[in-house]
Amino acid sequence: MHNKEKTCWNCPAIDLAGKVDFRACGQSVEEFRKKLDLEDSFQIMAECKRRPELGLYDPMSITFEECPEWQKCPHGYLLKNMRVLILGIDGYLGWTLALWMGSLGLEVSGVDNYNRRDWVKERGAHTIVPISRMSERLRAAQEVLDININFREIDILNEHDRLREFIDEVKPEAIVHYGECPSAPYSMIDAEHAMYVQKNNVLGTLGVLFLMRDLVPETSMIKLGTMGEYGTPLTGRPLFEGMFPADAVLKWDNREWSLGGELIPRDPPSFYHISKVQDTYNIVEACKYWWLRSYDVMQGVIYGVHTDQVSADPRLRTRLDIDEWFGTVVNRFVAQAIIGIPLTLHGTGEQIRGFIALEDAMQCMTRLIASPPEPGQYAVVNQMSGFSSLREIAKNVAKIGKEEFNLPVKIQRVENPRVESERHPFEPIYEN
Ligand code: USQ
Repeated sequence: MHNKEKTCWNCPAIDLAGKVDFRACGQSVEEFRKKLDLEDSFQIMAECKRRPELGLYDPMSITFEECPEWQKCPHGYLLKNMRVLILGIDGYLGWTLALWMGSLGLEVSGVDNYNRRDWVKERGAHTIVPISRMSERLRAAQEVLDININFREIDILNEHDRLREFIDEVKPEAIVHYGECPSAPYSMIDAEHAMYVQKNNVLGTLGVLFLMRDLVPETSMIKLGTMGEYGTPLTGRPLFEGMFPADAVLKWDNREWSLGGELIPRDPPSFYHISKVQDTYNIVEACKYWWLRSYDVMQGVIYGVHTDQVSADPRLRTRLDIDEWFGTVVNRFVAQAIIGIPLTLHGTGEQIRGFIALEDAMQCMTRLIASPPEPGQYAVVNQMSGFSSLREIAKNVAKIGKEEFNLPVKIQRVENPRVESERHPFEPIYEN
Protein backbone atom coordinates (compact mmCIF):
# COMPACT_ATOMS: atom_id res chain seq x y z
CA MET A 1 0.00 0.00 0.00
CA HIS A 2 1.48 3.30 -1.11
CA ASN A 3 0.69 5.21 2.07
CA LYS A 4 1.14 2.66 4.84
CA GLU A 5 4.37 4.22 6.16
CA LYS A 6 2.86 7.69 6.55
CA THR A 7 2.33 8.75 10.15
CA CYS A 8 0.08 11.00 12.22
CA TRP A 9 2.41 13.81 11.16
CA ASN A 10 0.65 13.64 7.78
CA CYS A 11 -2.81 12.95 9.16
CA PRO A 12 -5.39 15.78 9.22
CA ALA A 13 -6.67 14.51 12.58
CA ILE A 14 -3.47 15.69 14.25
CA ASP A 15 -3.85 18.65 16.58
CA LEU A 16 -0.72 20.77 16.61
CA ALA A 17 -2.27 24.00 17.87
CA GLY A 18 -0.11 25.55 20.55
CA LYS A 19 2.17 22.51 20.67
CA VAL A 20 4.57 23.10 17.83
CA ASP A 21 5.91 26.59 17.32
CA PHE A 22 6.71 26.27 13.66
CA ARG A 23 8.15 29.72 13.31
CA ALA A 24 10.66 29.04 16.05
CA CYS A 25 11.72 26.14 13.84
CA GLY A 26 12.87 28.55 11.18
CA GLN A 27 9.82 28.71 8.91
CA SER A 28 11.44 26.24 6.59
CA VAL A 29 10.34 22.66 6.27
CA GLU A 30 13.86 21.59 5.32
CA GLU A 31 15.46 23.14 8.40
CA PHE A 32 12.81 21.62 10.58
CA ARG A 33 13.38 18.19 9.03
CA LYS A 34 17.14 18.48 9.57
CA LYS A 35 16.59 19.33 13.18
CA LEU A 36 14.33 16.32 13.57
CA ASP A 37 16.93 14.03 12.01
CA LEU A 38 20.00 15.42 13.75
CA GLU A 39 18.98 16.48 17.24
CA ASP A 40 18.01 13.56 19.44
CA SER A 41 16.40 15.80 22.04
CA PHE A 42 14.20 17.53 19.45
CA GLN A 43 10.80 15.93 19.54
CA ILE A 44 7.32 16.98 18.53
CA MET A 45 4.35 16.26 20.73
CA ALA A 46 0.78 16.47 19.50
CA GLU A 47 -2.72 15.28 20.20
CA CYS A 48 -5.16 13.40 18.00
CA LYS A 49 -8.58 14.95 17.39
CA ARG A 50 -10.05 11.52 16.70
CA ARG A 51 -8.38 9.63 19.55
CA PRO A 52 -8.11 12.03 22.50
CA GLU A 53 -7.35 9.06 24.76
CA LEU A 54 -3.80 9.06 23.37
CA GLY A 55 -3.06 12.32 25.19
CA LEU A 56 0.18 14.01 24.18
CA TYR A 57 2.31 11.73 22.02
CA ASP A 58 4.94 11.69 19.28
CA PRO A 59 2.95 11.92 16.03
CA MET A 60 5.69 10.21 14.06
CA SER A 61 5.38 7.07 16.14
CA ILE A 62 2.13 5.74 14.64
CA THR A 63 1.81 4.79 10.97
CA PHE A 64 -1.40 4.70 8.92
CA GLU A 65 -1.02 0.93 8.85
CA GLU A 66 -1.04 0.84 12.65
CA CYS A 67 -3.78 3.38 13.28
CA PRO A 68 -7.32 1.95 13.60
CA GLU A 69 -8.72 5.17 12.06
CA TRP A 70 -7.02 4.38 8.74
CA GLN A 71 -8.55 1.46 6.87
CA LYS A 72 -7.33 -0.55 3.93
CA CYS A 73 -9.11 -0.06 0.61
CA PRO A 74 -8.07 -0.74 -3.00
CA HIS A 75 -6.56 2.77 -3.23
CA GLY A 76 -4.39 2.50 -0.10
CA TYR A 77 -5.27 3.29 3.50
CA LEU A 78 -8.18 5.73 3.85
CA LEU A 79 -9.16 7.72 6.92
CA LYS A 80 -12.48 6.31 8.19
CA ASN A 81 -15.40 8.60 7.21
CA MET A 82 -12.89 11.24 6.17
CA ARG A 83 -14.59 14.60 5.71
CA VAL A 84 -13.83 15.80 2.19
CA LEU A 85 -14.98 19.21 1.00
CA ILE A 86 -15.20 19.72 -2.76
CA LEU A 87 -15.15 23.31 -4.00
CA GLY A 88 -16.88 23.38 -7.39
CA ILE A 89 -18.93 20.23 -6.73
CA ASP A 90 -21.40 20.89 -9.57
CA GLY A 91 -18.77 20.74 -12.33
CA TYR A 92 -17.54 18.02 -14.66
CA LEU A 93 -14.87 16.86 -12.21
CA GLY A 94 -16.44 17.96 -8.92
CA TRP A 95 -19.64 16.01 -9.31
CA THR A 96 -17.80 12.91 -10.52
CA LEU A 97 -15.43 13.06 -7.57
CA ALA A 98 -18.25 13.59 -5.08
CA LEU A 99 -19.90 10.31 -6.10
CA TRP A 100 -16.54 8.52 -6.32
CA MET A 101 -15.58 9.64 -2.80
CA GLY A 102 -19.03 8.91 -1.42
CA SER A 103 -18.90 5.39 -2.79
CA LEU A 104 -15.64 4.87 -0.88
CA GLY A 105 -17.47 5.71 2.33
CA LEU A 106 -16.07 9.21 2.82
CA GLU A 107 -18.23 12.05 4.12
CA VAL A 108 -18.63 14.42 1.21
CA SER A 109 -19.55 18.10 1.40
CA GLY A 110 -19.49 20.55 -1.42
CA VAL A 111 -20.08 24.10 -2.49
CA ASP A 112 -20.89 25.61 -5.84
CA ASN A 113 -22.69 28.64 -7.23
CA TYR A 114 -23.51 27.06 -10.64
CA ASN A 115 -21.05 29.33 -12.40
CA ARG A 116 -20.12 26.66 -14.91
CA ARG A 117 -23.73 26.26 -16.01
CA ASP A 118 -23.93 30.05 -16.49
CA TRP A 119 -20.64 30.46 -18.39
CA VAL A 120 -21.53 27.74 -20.89
CA LYS A 121 -25.01 29.20 -21.34
CA GLU A 122 -23.53 32.66 -21.84
CA ARG A 123 -21.57 31.30 -24.84
CA GLY A 124 -24.78 29.90 -26.31
CA ALA A 125 -23.75 26.31 -25.62
CA HIS A 126 -24.92 23.52 -23.33
CA THR A 127 -23.74 20.20 -21.94
CA ILE A 128 -24.58 17.47 -24.45
CA VAL A 129 -25.09 14.96 -21.68
CA PRO A 130 -28.18 16.33 -19.94
CA ILE A 131 -27.57 16.94 -16.25
CA SER A 132 -30.03 17.32 -13.40
CA ARG A 133 -30.53 20.22 -11.05
CA MET A 134 -28.48 19.95 -7.87
CA SER A 135 -31.50 19.05 -5.71
CA GLU A 136 -32.27 16.16 -8.06
CA ARG A 137 -28.62 15.06 -8.15
CA LEU A 138 -28.48 14.96 -4.36
CA ARG A 139 -31.72 13.01 -4.12
CA ALA A 140 -30.55 10.49 -6.73
CA ALA A 141 -27.16 10.04 -5.01
CA GLN A 142 -29.05 9.14 -1.86
CA GLU A 143 -31.59 6.86 -3.56
CA VAL A 144 -29.33 5.04 -6.00
CA LEU A 145 -25.94 4.96 -4.26
CA ASP A 146 -26.87 5.63 -0.64
CA ILE A 147 -24.56 8.65 -0.60
CA ASN A 148 -25.44 11.67 1.49
CA ILE A 149 -23.85 14.85 0.20
CA ASN A 150 -23.83 17.97 2.32
CA PHE A 151 -24.23 20.76 -0.26
CA ARG A 152 -24.32 24.53 0.20
CA GLU A 153 -24.77 27.09 -2.60
CA ILE A 154 -21.92 29.53 -2.04
CA ASP A 155 -19.91 31.86 -4.25
CA ILE A 156 -16.33 31.33 -3.09
CA LEU A 157 -15.17 34.77 -4.18
CA ASN A 158 -18.09 36.95 -3.12
CA GLU A 159 -19.44 35.08 -0.11
CA HIS A 160 -16.35 34.67 1.99
CA ASP A 161 -18.27 34.84 5.27
CA ARG A 162 -20.71 32.13 4.24
CA LEU A 163 -17.81 29.95 3.14
CA ARG A 164 -16.18 30.56 6.51
CA GLU A 165 -19.34 29.39 8.29
CA PHE A 166 -19.59 26.27 6.16
CA ILE A 167 -15.93 25.29 6.59
CA ASP A 168 -16.21 25.88 10.31
CA GLU A 169 -19.31 23.69 10.43
CA VAL A 170 -17.93 20.85 8.28
CA LYS A 171 -14.32 20.95 9.53
CA PRO A 172 -13.08 19.22 6.38
CA GLU A 173 -10.06 16.93 6.61
CA ALA A 174 -9.24 17.43 2.93
CA ILE A 175 -10.30 20.21 0.58
CA VAL A 176 -10.36 19.49 -3.14
CA HIS A 177 -10.37 22.77 -5.01
CA TYR A 178 -12.01 22.53 -8.43
CA GLY A 179 -13.87 25.82 -8.01
CA GLU A 180 -12.30 27.90 -10.76
CA CYS A 181 -13.09 28.91 -14.33
CA PRO A 182 -11.22 26.32 -16.45
CA SER A 183 -11.34 27.79 -19.94
CA ALA A 184 -8.41 29.27 -21.82
CA PRO A 185 -10.51 30.61 -24.74
CA TYR A 186 -13.10 32.10 -22.37
CA SER A 187 -10.36 34.06 -20.63
CA MET A 188 -9.16 35.47 -23.95
CA ILE A 189 -12.50 36.88 -25.22
CA ASP A 190 -11.98 40.46 -24.04
CA ALA A 191 -10.74 42.50 -21.09
CA GLU A 192 -13.89 41.88 -19.11
CA HIS A 193 -13.59 38.10 -19.37
CA ALA A 194 -9.85 38.08 -18.71
CA MET A 195 -10.28 40.22 -15.59
CA TYR A 196 -13.21 38.14 -14.44
CA VAL A 197 -11.37 34.82 -14.80
CA GLN A 198 -8.31 36.04 -12.95
CA LYS A 199 -10.32 37.66 -10.18
CA ASN A 200 -12.55 34.65 -9.75
CA ASN A 201 -9.71 32.14 -9.74
CA VAL A 202 -6.87 33.95 -8.00
CA LEU A 203 -8.76 35.91 -5.36
CA GLY A 204 -11.25 33.12 -4.69
CA THR A 205 -8.40 30.74 -3.92
CA LEU A 206 -6.54 33.32 -1.86
CA GLY A 207 -9.62 33.67 0.33
CA VAL A 208 -9.80 29.91 0.81
CA LEU A 209 -6.17 29.86 1.96
CA PHE A 210 -6.93 32.40 4.68
CA LEU A 211 -9.92 30.36 5.83
CA MET A 212 -7.72 27.26 6.02
CA ARG A 213 -5.19 29.16 8.11
CA ASP A 214 -7.88 30.31 10.52
CA LEU A 215 -10.11 27.25 10.73
CA VAL A 216 -8.46 24.04 9.52
CA PRO A 217 -4.67 24.47 9.40
CA GLU A 218 -4.08 20.70 9.49
CA THR A 219 -6.24 20.05 6.43
CA SER A 220 -4.62 19.59 3.04
CA MET A 221 -5.67 21.43 -0.08
CA ILE A 222 -5.63 19.40 -3.25
CA LYS A 223 -5.73 22.11 -5.83
CA LEU A 224 -6.37 21.73 -9.52
CA GLY A 225 -3.59 23.38 -11.46
CA THR A 226 -2.74 22.67 -15.09
CA MET A 227 0.10 21.32 -17.21
CA GLY A 228 -0.45 24.53 -19.16
CA GLU A 229 1.33 26.46 -16.38
CA TYR A 230 4.61 25.27 -17.85
CA GLY A 231 3.75 26.01 -21.46
CA THR A 232 5.97 24.38 -24.05
CA PRO A 233 9.50 25.76 -23.59
CA LEU A 234 11.41 25.62 -26.85
CA THR A 235 14.67 24.71 -25.07
CA GLY A 236 13.26 21.20 -24.66
CA ARG A 237 13.97 21.29 -20.90
CA PRO A 238 11.93 18.59 -19.14
CA LEU A 239 8.71 19.72 -17.49
CA PHE A 240 9.61 18.65 -13.96
CA GLU A 241 6.90 18.27 -11.35
CA GLY A 242 6.69 21.88 -10.20
CA MET A 243 10.23 22.17 -8.88
CA PHE A 244 13.70 21.44 -10.18
CA PRO A 245 15.10 18.15 -8.89
CA ALA A 246 17.85 18.23 -6.25
CA ASP A 247 20.69 17.71 -8.74
CA ALA A 248 19.69 20.42 -11.23
CA VAL A 249 22.29 23.17 -11.66
CA LEU A 250 22.36 26.54 -13.32
CA LYS A 251 25.63 27.31 -15.12
CA TRP A 252 26.47 30.85 -16.14
CA ASP A 253 29.58 32.92 -16.53
CA ASN A 254 31.82 30.05 -15.41
CA ARG A 255 29.91 29.72 -12.18
CA GLU A 256 27.21 27.31 -11.10
CA TRP A 257 24.39 27.16 -8.59
CA SER A 258 22.05 24.43 -7.43
CA LEU A 259 18.47 24.89 -8.63
CA GLY A 260 17.14 22.02 -6.50
CA GLY A 261 13.75 22.79 -5.00
CA GLU A 262 13.17 26.05 -6.93
CA LEU A 263 9.96 26.40 -8.87
CA ILE A 264 10.55 25.71 -12.55
CA PRO A 265 9.81 28.59 -14.90
CA ARG A 266 6.26 28.98 -16.13
CA ASP A 267 5.17 30.04 -19.61
CA PRO A 268 1.36 29.97 -19.57
CA PRO A 269 -0.40 30.29 -22.95
CA SER A 270 -3.59 32.15 -21.84
CA PHE A 271 -4.88 34.48 -19.13
CA TYR A 272 -6.67 31.47 -17.68
CA HIS A 273 -3.42 29.49 -17.43
CA ILE A 274 -1.79 32.57 -15.89
CA SER A 275 -4.41 32.54 -13.13
CA LYS A 276 -3.23 29.04 -12.23
CA VAL A 277 0.37 30.25 -12.08
CA GLN A 278 -0.67 33.02 -9.72
CA ASP A 279 -2.46 30.43 -7.59
CA THR A 280 0.74 28.41 -7.48
CA TYR A 281 2.66 31.29 -5.95
CA ASN A 282 -0.10 32.10 -3.47
CA ILE A 283 -0.27 28.50 -2.33
CA VAL A 284 3.50 28.02 -2.13
CA GLU A 285 3.77 31.08 0.06
CA ALA A 286 0.79 30.18 2.25
CA CYS A 287 2.44 26.82 2.90
CA LYS A 288 5.57 28.72 3.89
CA TYR A 289 3.93 31.46 5.95
CA TRP A 290 1.46 29.30 7.85
CA TRP A 291 2.59 25.74 7.31
CA LEU A 292 -0.47 24.84 5.33
CA ARG A 293 -0.12 21.75 3.16
CA SER A 294 -1.02 21.34 -0.45
CA TYR A 295 -0.75 19.18 -3.51
CA ASP A 296 -0.91 21.25 -6.67
CA VAL A 297 -2.21 18.97 -9.40
CA MET A 298 -0.92 19.89 -12.85
CA GLN A 299 -3.50 17.98 -14.82
CA GLY A 300 -3.29 17.36 -18.53
CA VAL A 301 -6.26 17.60 -20.86
CA ILE A 302 -9.05 15.45 -19.49
CA TYR A 303 -11.51 13.38 -21.49
CA GLY A 304 -14.35 10.91 -21.07
CA VAL A 305 -17.61 10.81 -19.25
CA HIS A 306 -17.73 7.47 -17.49
CA THR A 307 -17.30 6.24 -13.94
CA ASP A 308 -19.45 3.49 -12.43
CA GLN A 309 -21.15 6.05 -10.20
CA VAL A 310 -22.08 8.71 -12.75
CA SER A 311 -23.31 5.96 -15.07
CA ALA A 312 -25.50 4.38 -12.40
CA ASP A 313 -28.55 6.54 -13.18
CA PRO A 314 -29.39 9.26 -15.75
CA ARG A 315 -29.87 11.74 -12.89
CA LEU A 316 -26.29 11.15 -11.73
CA ARG A 317 -24.53 11.91 -15.00
CA THR A 318 -21.80 14.50 -15.14
CA ARG A 319 -21.73 17.23 -17.75
CA LEU A 320 -20.00 16.90 -21.11
CA ASP A 321 -19.15 20.10 -22.93
CA ILE A 322 -18.03 20.04 -26.54
CA ASP A 323 -18.29 23.70 -27.50
CA GLU A 324 -15.19 25.70 -28.41
CA TRP A 325 -15.11 27.48 -25.04
CA PHE A 326 -15.49 24.71 -22.50
CA GLY A 327 -15.10 21.50 -24.50
CA THR A 328 -11.62 19.95 -24.32
CA VAL A 329 -10.07 18.55 -27.43
CA VAL A 330 -10.68 14.79 -27.15
CA ASN A 331 -14.28 15.27 -26.07
CA ARG A 332 -14.76 17.65 -28.99
CA PHE A 333 -13.20 15.33 -31.56
CA VAL A 334 -15.28 12.37 -30.40
CA ALA A 335 -18.47 14.43 -30.50
CA GLN A 336 -17.62 15.81 -33.97
CA ALA A 337 -17.02 12.26 -35.21
CA ILE A 338 -20.43 11.16 -33.96
CA ILE A 339 -22.32 14.18 -35.28
CA GLY A 340 -20.62 13.75 -38.65
CA ILE A 341 -18.71 17.00 -38.95
CA PRO A 342 -14.94 17.14 -39.62
CA LEU A 343 -12.61 17.14 -36.61
CA THR A 344 -11.35 20.69 -36.07
CA LEU A 345 -7.60 20.27 -35.86
CA HIS A 346 -6.02 23.61 -34.94
CA GLY A 347 -3.11 24.55 -37.19
CA THR A 348 -0.59 21.85 -38.03
CA GLY A 349 -1.80 19.65 -35.19
CA GLU A 350 1.76 19.02 -34.09
CA GLN A 351 1.07 20.54 -30.67
CA ILE A 352 1.72 17.96 -27.96
CA ARG A 353 -0.33 17.74 -24.78
CA GLY A 354 -0.63 15.40 -21.80
CA PHE A 355 -3.95 13.56 -21.46
CA ILE A 356 -5.84 11.70 -18.76
CA ALA A 357 -9.20 9.93 -18.65
CA LEU A 358 -11.84 11.03 -16.16
CA GLU A 359 -11.78 7.74 -14.28
CA ASP A 360 -7.98 7.75 -13.95
CA ALA A 361 -8.08 11.33 -12.70
CA MET A 362 -10.52 10.27 -9.97
CA GLN A 363 -8.22 7.45 -8.94
CA CYS A 364 -5.26 9.86 -8.75
CA MET A 365 -7.24 12.28 -6.59
CA THR A 366 -8.14 9.46 -4.21
CA ARG A 367 -4.51 8.53 -3.77
CA LEU A 368 -3.58 12.15 -3.08
CA ILE A 369 -6.36 12.55 -0.52
CA ALA A 370 -5.16 9.33 1.12
CA SER A 371 -1.54 10.51 1.35
CA PRO A 372 -1.72 14.01 2.80
CA PRO A 373 1.40 16.16 2.63
CA GLU A 374 3.28 17.09 5.80
CA PRO A 375 2.64 20.37 7.57
CA GLY A 376 4.19 23.11 5.46
CA GLN A 377 4.67 20.85 2.47
CA TYR A 378 3.82 22.12 -1.01
CA ALA A 379 4.21 19.40 -3.61
CA VAL A 380 3.30 19.10 -7.26
CA VAL A 381 1.91 16.22 -9.23
CA ASN A 382 1.95 16.24 -13.03
CA GLN A 383 -1.23 14.30 -13.57
CA MET A 384 -1.49 12.60 -16.95
CA SER A 385 -1.52 9.08 -18.35
CA GLY A 386 0.57 9.89 -21.40
CA PHE A 387 1.12 12.50 -24.08
CA SER A 388 0.52 12.77 -27.75
CA SER A 389 0.28 15.22 -30.62
CA LEU A 390 -3.19 16.47 -31.50
CA ARG A 391 -2.79 15.05 -34.97
CA GLU A 392 -2.29 11.57 -33.52
CA ILE A 393 -5.35 12.06 -31.33
CA ALA A 394 -7.42 13.11 -34.33
CA LYS A 395 -6.17 10.13 -36.36
CA ASN A 396 -7.04 7.76 -33.52
CA VAL A 397 -10.54 9.15 -33.18
CA ALA A 398 -11.01 8.82 -36.94
CA LYS A 399 -9.67 5.26 -36.96
CA ILE A 400 -11.84 4.07 -34.07
CA GLY A 401 -14.84 5.93 -35.51
CA LYS A 402 -14.41 4.18 -38.85
CA GLU A 403 -13.41 0.71 -37.67
CA GLU A 404 -15.65 0.27 -34.67
CA PHE A 405 -18.63 2.50 -35.38
CA ASN A 406 -18.64 2.72 -39.15
CA LEU A 407 -18.54 6.54 -39.07
CA PRO A 408 -17.10 8.41 -42.07
CA VAL A 409 -14.78 10.64 -40.01
CA LYS A 410 -12.85 13.44 -41.70
CA ILE A 411 -10.09 15.59 -40.22
CA GLN A 412 -10.03 19.24 -41.19
CA ARG A 413 -7.09 21.50 -40.41
CA VAL A 414 -8.42 24.92 -39.40
CA GLU A 415 -6.50 28.13 -38.91
CA ASN A 416 -5.33 28.05 -35.30
CA PRO A 417 -7.48 30.44 -33.26
CA ARG A 418 -4.95 30.28 -30.41
CA VAL A 419 -1.52 31.77 -29.93
CA GLU A 420 0.48 28.65 -29.18
CA SER A 421 3.60 26.91 -30.46
CA GLU A 422 2.70 24.30 -32.99
CA ARG A 423 6.13 22.67 -33.18
CA HIS A 424 7.86 22.18 -29.89
CA PRO A 425 9.67 19.62 -27.77
CA PHE A 426 7.70 18.15 -24.85
CA GLU A 427 9.17 16.02 -22.11
CA PRO A 428 6.90 15.92 -19.10
CA ILE A 429 8.00 14.12 -15.94
CA TYR A 430 5.06 12.45 -14.24
CA GLU A 431 6.37 10.18 -11.56
CA ASN A 432 4.46 11.49 -8.55
N1 USQ B 1 -7.59 22.06 -30.07
C1 USQ B 1 -7.80 21.64 -31.38
N2 USQ B 1 -9.08 21.55 -31.82
C2 USQ B 1 -10.15 21.83 -31.03
C3 USQ B 1 -9.94 22.24 -29.71
C4 USQ B 1 -8.63 22.33 -29.25
O1 USQ B 1 -6.85 21.37 -32.12
O2 USQ B 1 -11.27 21.72 -31.52
C5 USQ B 1 -6.20 22.18 -29.56
C6 USQ B 1 -5.85 23.52 -28.94
O3 USQ B 1 -5.46 24.45 -29.88
C7 USQ B 1 -4.77 23.09 -27.96
C8 USQ B 1 -5.13 21.67 -27.54
O4 USQ B 1 -6.06 21.22 -28.52
O5 USQ B 1 -3.54 23.04 -28.61
C9 USQ B 1 -5.78 21.57 -26.22
O6 USQ B 1 -6.92 22.41 -26.16
P1 USQ B 1 -8.10 22.15 -25.12
O7 USQ B 1 -9.17 23.13 -25.40
O8 USQ B 1 -8.45 20.71 -25.10
O9 USQ B 1 -7.34 22.38 -23.75
P2 USQ B 1 -6.77 23.69 -23.09
O10 USQ B 1 -7.29 24.95 -23.66
O11 USQ B 1 -5.27 23.52 -23.05
O12 USQ B 1 -7.37 23.59 -21.64
C10 USQ B 1 -7.84 22.34 -21.10
C11 USQ B 1 -8.79 22.65 -19.98
C12 USQ B 1 -8.03 23.39 -18.91
C13 USQ B 1 -6.82 22.61 -18.48
C14 USQ B 1 -5.96 22.24 -19.68
C15 USQ B 1 -4.85 21.29 -19.37
O13 USQ B 1 -9.88 23.42 -20.46
O14 USQ B 1 -8.86 23.63 -17.80
O15 USQ B 1 -6.05 23.38 -17.61
O16 USQ B 1 -6.78 21.57 -20.64
S1 USQ B 1 -3.44 21.57 -20.37
O17 USQ B 1 -3.85 21.64 -21.77
O18 USQ B 1 -2.52 20.49 -20.13
O19 USQ B 1 -2.92 22.86 -20.00
